[in-house]
Amino acid sequence: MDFSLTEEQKLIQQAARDFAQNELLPGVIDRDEKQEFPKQEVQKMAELGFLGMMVDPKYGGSGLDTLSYVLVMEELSKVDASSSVIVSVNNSLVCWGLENFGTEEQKEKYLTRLATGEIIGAFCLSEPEAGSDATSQKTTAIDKGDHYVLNGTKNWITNGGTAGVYLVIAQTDKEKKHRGINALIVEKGTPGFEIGPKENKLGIRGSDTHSLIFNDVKVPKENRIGDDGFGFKFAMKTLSGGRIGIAAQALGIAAGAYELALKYSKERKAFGTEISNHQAIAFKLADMHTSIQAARLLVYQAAKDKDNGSNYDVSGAMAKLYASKVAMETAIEAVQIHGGNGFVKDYHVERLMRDAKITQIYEGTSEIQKIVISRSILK
Ligand code: COS
Repeated sequence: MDFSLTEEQKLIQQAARDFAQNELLPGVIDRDEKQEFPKQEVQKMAELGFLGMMVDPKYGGSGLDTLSYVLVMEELSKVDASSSVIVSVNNSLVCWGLENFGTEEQKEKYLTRLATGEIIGAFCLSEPEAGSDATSQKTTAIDKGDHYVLNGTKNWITNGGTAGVYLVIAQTDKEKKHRGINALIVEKGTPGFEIGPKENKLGIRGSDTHSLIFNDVKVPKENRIGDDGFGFKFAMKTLSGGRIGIAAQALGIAAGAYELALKYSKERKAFGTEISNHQAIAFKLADMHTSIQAARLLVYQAAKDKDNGSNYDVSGAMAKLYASKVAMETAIEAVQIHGGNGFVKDYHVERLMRDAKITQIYEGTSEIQKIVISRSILK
């Protein structure tokens, strides 16, 4: 296993690091507090090519590999996980799904605009009663010949209010269970499509999370992705890659919290010396550093698997399971090392701790990742 980075990958990593420090950091506390979407920052990320990183340049993308994408996700997430989730959803769920399974017409019409960041996309699978149990779709897409009629509600949709294009998973034929599910491209503003209220969240508060309501929404047949009944497979395949993005986000949150804690421990004095000189703190730093490096290797492995054309369902699940656990544990310890200051917003670690939690939940909970991993061991 060789994870040494190419010169190009190092440059991309540095560009993301500079962008995060110079552009994301200054307003991150304020956006978190006000639940403000990073509109200008997203525009700048689009200019840097971060919104269509793996998309073929002929559709306006940067044509990069998954490892480069993971490096960018890590650097952005060290500072602002609300911004990085926008990047992750747009890249690995929406753009990747369309590029790999969309028709040429769909790619020309939607992918180019998504990859260049002219619009952003949303991926709509979860429902009030179908999160982990994703085959239990209550949203229906009834076949009316040349179009579908969409009815139902989707929940916790990232980019829910700001997206221009929504990939919506819905049941067409209940008898066929998961083989009767379709994925449809729905444009914002289509009659009958309403955006519900914004969620007031524990973490990633700068990201824009909504429920979506579909009331007799007419969607042309040419907006279906893949063959009739491909929708569930589409969602699973797309989420397998999405999980690598979220694993990288978790890695970034952990690394960001660790870097802050390390710096603080060398500055803050207690009992006559910097707290890093106390073994209680030094050992915490040792544990954090070790588990972050282990998480990084799992994330890189999953990215490499995807780039090499190997199966990444399990390596992605392992990366997400482990990196999200490390994110949570590291962020809690970073708050502890900061003591009273850790509980105060100005020091950033309390936000990273709140942001870490969602990485154990979205794009498949940790329990779902364990289902994927254990099935692969036991089959
Ligand atoms: N790639 C391609 N196809 C896949 C797949 C994958 N990674 N995982 C499952 N499938 C296919 C299976 O092959 C099966 O199709 P066939 O019957 O045609 O062979 C179909 O999907 C159903 O699979 P399975 O029987 O394993 O379904 P389960 O109901 O047991 O669920 C899990 C499987 C739990 C893995 C799935 O429901 C899941 O990932 N749930 C979580 C969804 C999620 O991430 N929600 C968060 C929403 S996004 S924020």
